[in-house]
Amino acid sequence: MRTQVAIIGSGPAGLLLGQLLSKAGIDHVILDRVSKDYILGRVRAGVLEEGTVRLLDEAGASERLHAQGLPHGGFSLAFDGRNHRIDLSGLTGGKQVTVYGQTEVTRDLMQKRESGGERTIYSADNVTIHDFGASNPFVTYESGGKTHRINCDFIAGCDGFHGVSRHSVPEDAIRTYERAYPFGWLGVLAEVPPVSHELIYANHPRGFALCSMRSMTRSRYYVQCPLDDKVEAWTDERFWDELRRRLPKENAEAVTTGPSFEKSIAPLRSFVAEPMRFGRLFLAGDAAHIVPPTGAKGLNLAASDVHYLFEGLRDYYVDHSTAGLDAYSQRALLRVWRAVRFSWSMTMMMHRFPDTGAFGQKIQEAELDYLVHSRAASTALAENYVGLPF
Ligand code: FAS
Ligand code: PHB
Repeated sequence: MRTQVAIIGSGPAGLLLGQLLSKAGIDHVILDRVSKDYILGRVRAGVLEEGTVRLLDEAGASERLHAQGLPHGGFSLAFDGRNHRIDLSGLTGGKQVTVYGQTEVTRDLMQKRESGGERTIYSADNVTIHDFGASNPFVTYESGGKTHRINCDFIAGCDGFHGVSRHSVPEDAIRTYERAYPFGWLGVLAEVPPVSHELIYANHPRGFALCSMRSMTRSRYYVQCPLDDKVEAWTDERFWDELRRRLPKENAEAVTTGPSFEKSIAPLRSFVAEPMRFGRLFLAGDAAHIVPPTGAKGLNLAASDVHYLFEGLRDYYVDHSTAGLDAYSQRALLRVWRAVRFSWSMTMMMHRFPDTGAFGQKIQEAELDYLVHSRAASTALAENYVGLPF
């Protein structure tokens, strides 16, 4: 098979890039090592920045998002027993975020892709990338007991943190920066109305908690838990009790409990690989960076990477210029590090660390108290949360 761009990974990054390339008439194929249903079974992000929504508009995959997504003009920070609303829209000249699950974004992009007859190869085993330092790279994979080859001009590594792309780069050609956090997030989905119409990020001496949602009838909650904790150790009853202990009284009393239908523990890390380009191979999304979900940036960073990479590929094929591709890594990393910093700072401010102690708790509460009472500090938080410009 021959194509212009081989995309590895059918997550949000790969699918969004595929749709933008399709609209520009640039031939491509997407490969993924798992099935479509497996991808749709993953529960991940829930908050979209305006830039991400615009890209989904451009990709022609935002109809359901606009019909069902929940525009949010603020969220609350809960600490020391009280809620403090951050007026995102008021502080950013009217900007807002949209609450809409990543699973639905993925579903919408997949449906758009299938209706356009684009090629996606699922359950592709042993995907391997070759000669990406030369001008004629290719990808091989195994399917149906045979090895297949895809000749291409470029390879987009959209295959997430554990993917093959970044791991194919020689160690002396890549620098990585990492911070692993000594705790995880236990996440729950339940068909119950959310405790509030907006998100609540809670700092509590027992640990962080987050009240989010997927709709006004489906709630998404998280509590910080030990890194070695096990989902089996958490009955629904224990979860609801712990969540309520970490919320202000007004919220704790208003929580609607019910049976969970998804419960999982995710580790938290900050990670960046530099550069994000290696000859004809470009890394985008989680393949290049990971942020703790405290700042709701993971999915949105994948979108801005795709924006820069698509512009570079379009300039190459349409304007016969390599300027965009040559600038890709530097442009993407500038925004990546700003989001990594923001996600790190939110994580440090909101979570209980092994060495936090009584003094550390008071310092976190003092930082939060200053933040919610300073227009300058709240504005800085708000402009990062709604998303810095692309
Ligand atoms: P993805 O990981 O989504 O997709 C990569 C794709 O590549 C996968 O489908 C995988 O099967 C495929 N792949 C991997 N290796 C391959 C190989 N060798 N060959 C072929 N295909 C291969 N972000 C938020 O903003 N908020 C959150 O609450 C949040 N929660 C998260 C919870 C978890 C458990 C995880 C892991 C991430 C979470 N994230 C969250 C971040 C998440 O949303 C990512 O940022 C987002 O999925 C990034 O999309 P992609 O870069 O497309 O990577
Ligand atoms: C979610 O709804 O899954 C979610 C929302 C905001 C975050 C993280 C996760 O910061």
